[in-house]
Amino acid sequence: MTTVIKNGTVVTADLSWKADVLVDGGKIVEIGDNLSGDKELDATGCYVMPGGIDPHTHLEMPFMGTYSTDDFDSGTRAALAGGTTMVVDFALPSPGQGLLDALQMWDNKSTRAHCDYSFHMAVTWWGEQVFDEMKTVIETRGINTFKHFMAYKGALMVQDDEMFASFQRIGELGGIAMVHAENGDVVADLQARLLAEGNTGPEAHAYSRPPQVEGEAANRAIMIADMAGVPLYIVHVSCEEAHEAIRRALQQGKRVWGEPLIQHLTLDDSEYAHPDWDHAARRVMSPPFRNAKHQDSLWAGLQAGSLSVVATDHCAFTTEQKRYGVGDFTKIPNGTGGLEDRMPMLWTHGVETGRLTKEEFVAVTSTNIAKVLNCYPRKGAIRVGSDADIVVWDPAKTKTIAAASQVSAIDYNVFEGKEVKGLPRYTLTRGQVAVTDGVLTSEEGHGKFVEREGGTPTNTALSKWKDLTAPRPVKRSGIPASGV
Ligand code: DUC
Ligand code: ZN
Ligand code: ZN
Ligand code: ZN
Repeated sequence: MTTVIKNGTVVTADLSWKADVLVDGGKIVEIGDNLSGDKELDATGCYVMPGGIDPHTHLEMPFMGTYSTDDFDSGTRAALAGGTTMVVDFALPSPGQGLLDALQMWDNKSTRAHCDYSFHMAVTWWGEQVFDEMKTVIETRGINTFKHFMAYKGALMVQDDEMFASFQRIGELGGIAMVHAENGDVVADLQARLLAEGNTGPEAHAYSRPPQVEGEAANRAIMIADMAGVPLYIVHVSCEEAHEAIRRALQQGKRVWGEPLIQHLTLDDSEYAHPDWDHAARRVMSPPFRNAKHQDSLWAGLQAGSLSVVATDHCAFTTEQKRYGVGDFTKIPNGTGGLEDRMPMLWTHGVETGRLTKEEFVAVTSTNIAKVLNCYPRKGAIRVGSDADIVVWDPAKTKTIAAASQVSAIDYNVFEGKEVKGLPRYTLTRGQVAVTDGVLTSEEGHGKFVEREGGTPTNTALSKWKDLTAPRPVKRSGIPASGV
């Protein structure tokens, strides 16, 4: 059965034009005028865009003594409701656990997905097993992105020597290193100091993670990546200090990508000053929300191209879970939701305000990340032969974001009360209509793992230090000729 999307304007990362789009067997088979199909979707007044790709989610993740509440079922339904048709989750080995073992756990959980998905692999410890299994992960599953936590001391954090060893291995295998950039030692020290001073509330979370801890770690990761000869992707860039490090690296010819989150772009640190404990705790995530100066920097980065992808880090905990941290802010599970709201919030605050063109919107919500992940143009494109992951976007449709009407399984929404203009009329996942005007008809298990090409075409020309192992011009040994 064929489906035709009629009378819309196709919007890609570089071009917009009026055309119908014909879908068959889950793929785009024709783009042109006056097309017909068995089933017709009316896109009059709408933009026909590649479905969003959220490159950063944590669905049903074991973390801080609990599990994030949105799983591959509710999480991918929330994604589709908001026009996102692919998510990339982090397979997270516990320290000492093998990569393949962790991957198996994520394979088991993800069978419930309603939209397509892929994984990044987290490196939470270093040893021969990790070294060996990295190759298998790339070669058998096409997972070429490996994330390192520079924070969460005593849990997920890796040391610099581990990171350097891991980065070199990833470089050798043609992959991409990723980091959560925060100096975990400094955070741990600040946390202890704040608690000792009686600062136990959620606002202290933000005090314990100032922009400097992020800027320092981003700079360090960039330098270590440079010495290891590996491209680097920095997740949830929230501040000017980290952004500045990325800009400098890019101008030096280093291959670095920066990923801001929709939360950091649109919510600021005044949220932590709210008199209600629950309100503030629900917004505890790492890095924390920042002030307007940092937000302006992130928006400027999207416009300038020094930041290339907007994600969510969707890691949703209920109010009850957040209350594990009553009396000790360091025990509040870190994370916020956003999967359902990323596209409408970015459209409203980016395109509607004139900060981004609609083509730039497509680039930062879909196309750019598909390229980084090596799954473009299968994903992230409206092209003949691409997967029919499509959002028919109605720029006139409005709503007020409310937990009461959300798909996510948690009991609040950090964007509660925000008006958005621009929402999906239809969301298609590999040709299947999953959303029609806010009504979900998606199917559990429809989502499939997206294998990616191992290696990356961009893994070249980055490092002045490529010859770290080359012969040195001078090798002196022994003692001075004149004696000691
Ligand atoms: N930050 C969060 O807020 N939650 C999940 C992990 C992370 O790095
Ligand atoms: Zn993180
Ligand atoms: Zn994360
Ligand atoms: Zn379901």
